[in-house]
Amino acid sequence: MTASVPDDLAVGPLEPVEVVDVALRRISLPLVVPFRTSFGVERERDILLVEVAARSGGGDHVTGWGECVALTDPTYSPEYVDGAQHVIEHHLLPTVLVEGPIEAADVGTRLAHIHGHPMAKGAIEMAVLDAQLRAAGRSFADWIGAATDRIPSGVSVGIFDEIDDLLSAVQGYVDEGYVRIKLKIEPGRDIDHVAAVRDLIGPDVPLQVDANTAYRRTDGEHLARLDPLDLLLVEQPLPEHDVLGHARLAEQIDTPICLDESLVSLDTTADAIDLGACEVANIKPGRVGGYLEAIRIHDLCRARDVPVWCGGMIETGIGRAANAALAALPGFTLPGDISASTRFYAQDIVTDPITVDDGHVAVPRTPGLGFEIDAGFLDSVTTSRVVH
Ligand code: NPQ
Ligand code: MG
Repeated sequence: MTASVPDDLAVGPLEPVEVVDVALRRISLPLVVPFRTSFGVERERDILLVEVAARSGGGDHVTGWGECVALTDPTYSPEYVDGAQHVIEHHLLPTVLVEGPIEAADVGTRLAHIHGHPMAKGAIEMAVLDAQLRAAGRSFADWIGAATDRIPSGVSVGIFDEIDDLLSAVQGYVDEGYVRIKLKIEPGRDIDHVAAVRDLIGPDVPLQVDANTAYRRTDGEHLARLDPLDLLLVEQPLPEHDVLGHARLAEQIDTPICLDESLVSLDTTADAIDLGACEVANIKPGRVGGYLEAIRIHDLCRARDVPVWCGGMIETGIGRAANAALAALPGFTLPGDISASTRFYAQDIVTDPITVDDGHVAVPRTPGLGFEIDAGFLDSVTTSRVVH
């Protein structure tokens, strides 16, 4: 392991809770517009929620909510939602649910011998953490030491075949106040598309691109054509395991390389930084196994002077609220992919959907991760629910 990696969390103690039961709920939410990336088009989001019914030390009943960010198909990462539910039911819950009190940090410890499945593990940890925070009457933002009351909001824009369609989509988001634009790119829909958007928004609007692994090591000269467009970063141009390739690419292009899919833990992030492959880090709690590991990565990057921002997985208001709190940590120096709920969903499953005002999202400060469930609407979009 790399030296000087922080392995202690700078958060205070939180009373453990006693788990009564765990429900796995699946919901289906249509997207307001199809979202196209280099790996495909999605029209609806099939999401797994983890509901931990628990008792506090004082005997109060609380329910903690976790959102699993796995997609329908294993196209972004190896995990997918049916697989996540299977591994949770058959491998994770039987190990986690032992008698006695539990705290969020126990989830990772108890599951350390099970390889992979960070999104599945992270969803359980998230639900336990929400339950603990609710039992303690504390907000996640307060507990982690969130530094601000609002965070700048960026938007992720899907791939369009026609540049005119891309431009009208981007103009709409600029009009809504988003302070940073991220364009999804792939070979054939990259340099010209990005140049047209830069022309449209002018030199002062922060702009970045995300390839979701669509390029190869031999594409260095091609990707250098992005350099004159003054981008904040290019995200995950090469396959997730090709960390060395990203280090070599960083020598060939001026646009900073940001890793997303490659960063699956604190250790992989430390190594990627040491290799020169990660000039900026996208932190997604689900991808790294939960919010606690995400905070450790934030602390590492801050110590190494690597700018970080909070990525998104088209979460409901549950994950969106928790991300908004996380992104208020001081090392998150770039706007994240935390947009309004309405960017993706006509209606959210929380009573207080995330909104963007003057280009910013408020950091939630209510007990727990920072949301309340709209039970009626949630039930109306639920496709299954199993109690364990
Ligand atoms: C990324 N997210 O940064 C991801 C990829 C992603 C906001 O760009 C349905 C279809 C859900 C595509 C969730 C953003 C998705 C999706 C995440 C892509 O790489
Ligand atoms: Mg990405």
